[in-house]
Amino acid sequence: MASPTQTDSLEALYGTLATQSFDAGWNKVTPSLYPEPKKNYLPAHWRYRDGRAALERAGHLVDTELAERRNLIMFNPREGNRYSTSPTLVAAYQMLLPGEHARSHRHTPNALRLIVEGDAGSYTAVDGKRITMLPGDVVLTPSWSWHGHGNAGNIPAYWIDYLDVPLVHALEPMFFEPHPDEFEASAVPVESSPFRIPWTWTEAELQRAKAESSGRFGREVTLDTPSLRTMRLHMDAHAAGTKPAPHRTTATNIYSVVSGKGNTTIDGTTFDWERGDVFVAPSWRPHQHRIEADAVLFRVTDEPLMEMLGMLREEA
Ligand code: GTQ
Ligand code: FE2
Repeated sequence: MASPTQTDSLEALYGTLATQSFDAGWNKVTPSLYPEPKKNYLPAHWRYRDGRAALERAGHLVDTELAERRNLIMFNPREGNRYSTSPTLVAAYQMLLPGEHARSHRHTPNALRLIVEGDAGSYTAVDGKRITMLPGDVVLTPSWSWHGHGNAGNIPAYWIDYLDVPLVHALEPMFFEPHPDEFEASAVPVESSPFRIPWTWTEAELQRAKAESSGRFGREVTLDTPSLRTMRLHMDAHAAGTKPAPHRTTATNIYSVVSGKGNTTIDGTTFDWERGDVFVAPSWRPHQHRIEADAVLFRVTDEPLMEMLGMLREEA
């Protein structure tokens, strides 16, 4: 062992380190490594009734000609956070009135949406193709694809956005570009698209599906989304009166209620939910549903990301 000089001291050493962007790893009050996840993100729930009412008010107050998007961010109520829903993902409600547009742009974050209300006049233009958005449809706008929204229908369109913006913020490769034509007016309507999973398809698949073997997800359909590298999407049909097996995973699970009624206990907190609601079970938060009326839950996860890292763990 090196012998300290007569005049040196730990205090003096720490003084030097502080000016050199070094910190003594041996002296950390809070360890950087610990045996189990700290679980900073909280279980949380957002009511569609509240989000819808707020967006209706915003419809009179916020002009989509000025705002990039008329959206309501569902931020996780953890200390100091006003944006992300989980460490990797953010969810938001968005609304367009009949006759309105949300101009086209592209960004490195991946995005998708689940349609809650609207008629066949509402659409997303993705890379020059117009995709119809009907309730229950899922519309993908993968990283760097051009996308804008329009409502040429007769009723307001409401949907839920999911983006991996918090991941991109953490890693920093954020790029954003407005579309040169603003509204991509030349976009042509298409019947089918790899970026649209119509509810008619999902519903038929769910009817065919058998109960998934873990007992957690009811009759489950995993959506075919090879264009999304960070997220995996599932539709889970649960029968009234059932109590699916509890679930704990290192992945984020954002649940959105396509139909039905029930409640979910997430790490000790119980949330009553109904159609259009969103709730989040962040990493390593055990959670269990109780299904009151036949329900379909849309489950957005960051499983591919956790798998790629070799860190997807699920409780056996
Ligand atoms: O629809 O393009 O909620 O770019 C947040 C950012 C929606 C969108 C959001 C976005 C969008
Ligand atoms: Fe966008």
